Amino acid sequence: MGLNVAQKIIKSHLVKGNMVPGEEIAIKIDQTLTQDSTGTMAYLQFEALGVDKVKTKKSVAYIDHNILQTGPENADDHMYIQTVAKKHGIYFSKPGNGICHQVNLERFGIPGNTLLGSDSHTPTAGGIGMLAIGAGGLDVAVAMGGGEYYINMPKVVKVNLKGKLKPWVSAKDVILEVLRKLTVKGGVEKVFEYVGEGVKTLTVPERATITNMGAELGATTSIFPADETTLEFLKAQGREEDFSLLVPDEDATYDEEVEIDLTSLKPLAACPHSPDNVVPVSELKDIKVNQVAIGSCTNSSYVDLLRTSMILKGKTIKEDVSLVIAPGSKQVLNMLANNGALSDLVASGARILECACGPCIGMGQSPCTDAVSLRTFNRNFEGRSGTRSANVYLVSPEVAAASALTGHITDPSELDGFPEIKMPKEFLINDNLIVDPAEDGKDVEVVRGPNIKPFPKADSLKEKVSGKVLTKVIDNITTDHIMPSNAKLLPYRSNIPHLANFCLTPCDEKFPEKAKKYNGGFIIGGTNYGQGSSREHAALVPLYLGVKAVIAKSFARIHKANLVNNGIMPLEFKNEKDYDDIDSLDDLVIENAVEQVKSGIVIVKNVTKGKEYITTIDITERQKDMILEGGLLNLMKNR
Ligand code: MIC
Ligand code: SF4
Repeated sequence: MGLNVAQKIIKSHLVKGNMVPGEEIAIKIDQTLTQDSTGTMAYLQFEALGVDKVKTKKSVAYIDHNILQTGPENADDHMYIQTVAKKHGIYFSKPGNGICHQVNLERFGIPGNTLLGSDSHTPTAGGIGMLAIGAGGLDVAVAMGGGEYYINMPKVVKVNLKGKLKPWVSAKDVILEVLRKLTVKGGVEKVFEYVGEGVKTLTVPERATITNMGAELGATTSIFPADETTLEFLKAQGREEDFSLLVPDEDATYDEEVEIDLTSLKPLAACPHSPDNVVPVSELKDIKVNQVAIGSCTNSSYVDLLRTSMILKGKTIKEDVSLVIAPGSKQVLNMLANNGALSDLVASGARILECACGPCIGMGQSPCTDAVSLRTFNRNFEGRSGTRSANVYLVSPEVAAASALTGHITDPSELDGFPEIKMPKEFLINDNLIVDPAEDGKDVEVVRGPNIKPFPKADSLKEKVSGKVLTKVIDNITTDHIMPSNAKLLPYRSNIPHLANFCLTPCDEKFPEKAKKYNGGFIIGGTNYGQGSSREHAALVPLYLGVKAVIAKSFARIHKANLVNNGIMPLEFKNEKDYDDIDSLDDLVIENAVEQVKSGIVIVKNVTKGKEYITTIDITERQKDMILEGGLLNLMKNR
């Protein structure tokens, strides 16, 4: 039987298991990436493994998130990452070089290879036919040490693209349409593979926009074939030798199928506060806009920003709009500078930001109170912009630029003169902000600033686990709720005790106080608990606060793995109605915890209510051992 693209890559990297959807498999990882806000912790964990030199084909450490230096903390962490990278065989992408996913696409990604990244948008590299997966820092550390990566064999969904996008409709609208259809939990344990005649009409950066925001479906990853278009892109990046053809077999089969007719798509927007809350832009017209932000790993390519500049050229943005633009990489910024497009952007009134994540992760540019902010980013969770009362709409660069000019949400297809752009035959190549690792790292001294505190370690599972319900939260709680990230907190990503004071505060201000007072306990969650980022801090900080289990209706993939890696039980209600029965501060007990975890069924007693709930712990045997022994690091040490 023929194979699809995802299955071909999995098959050629399979180390353990059978490729049966839902069964655990282990795959070999060719490349890894980290960024600075998850990287510090990932490298501390890598050091704890005691491996001298990374065993991957290529590992790169990027600095792109914590680029505001309002004190020494971020700069200290950068120094740590730079030196630890040099010592252990890891390439280092300096601040200013760009957003990890954009730079990886341009300079390192290889069709047919596997990539594991400590960032949930790692699937961006699926745009050039890589099997690229986001994971917690510890999983990435293990992969750098040569360990395999474990996932449940995903179902492969065929996304059949028909037709061709009309002018003013963009790749962003394709993925917004997929999100509208399937929702933020529609992709769990699935790979979305894009096929059909529409594929060849999309450039590599457009494909990467689609695979990038596939993360918002909760998917394992998304992927495009590697074809003529991929070859042209790699040639233009001076990397022709990295190309190999990778297309599905004629008789390839898929587990599910979705069809998207590109021709019939319209400009779309995801409304506050969820990426799947999608409507046509035309239904939003006349909403007054305060801020427009263009950039992020979703929409900051050369073509995205060149088109933006052509829309803005010779015009001035509306008086009461603030327009900020963050190019995705130094390559993009340099090319815009060389051809004059940067000058057009500046002349129109745009404020040019560093090549980095910036406002996407609340690192500056928080909008005003009650603002409407139009962003070309991928997440619009409440408060993520740094302004709790702001309403963030996710749109394409075309919608963003048109709206910056009019001052209200504008459907660009009402405009004339769509700027057609051809992909460059040659990109500007200058890798002078990539630092090579040392040949022999023995003499490289790793520099650790005072902000770096040890990370918490779990204990082995006790026979009796008891504690209070510390908080009860609703459906679709994101890791941004569990461990908020913004300009004030990001400098403390290597300081878990400090972060602990802010854990879950967007949902329950008293959570840290209660966790400390009662010496830890339980969290009760709804469906899709922990969606969003890969940040391991959303598990490490609860671990530090003594959280023993999260009992939820269901979990997001990466967060569930992070909980298990850190020895916290992810329990799922067998009967979702039991959720309604539990209140904050109820006393819960799990007797014979070790036996129960082994069996996969865990009875939770509610002492306060005199009731019992059946929960499941739906994890593999290997993961059960992690829970029993107190997390992945303990397990590795003990064996
Ligand atoms: C995000 O977009 O939420 C982040 C910030 O890039 C995170 C990683 C982090 O929290 O450091 C992600 O997507 O994994
Ligand atoms: Fe950076 Fe935003 Fe992309 Fe996360 S989603 S990697 S914060 S640009």
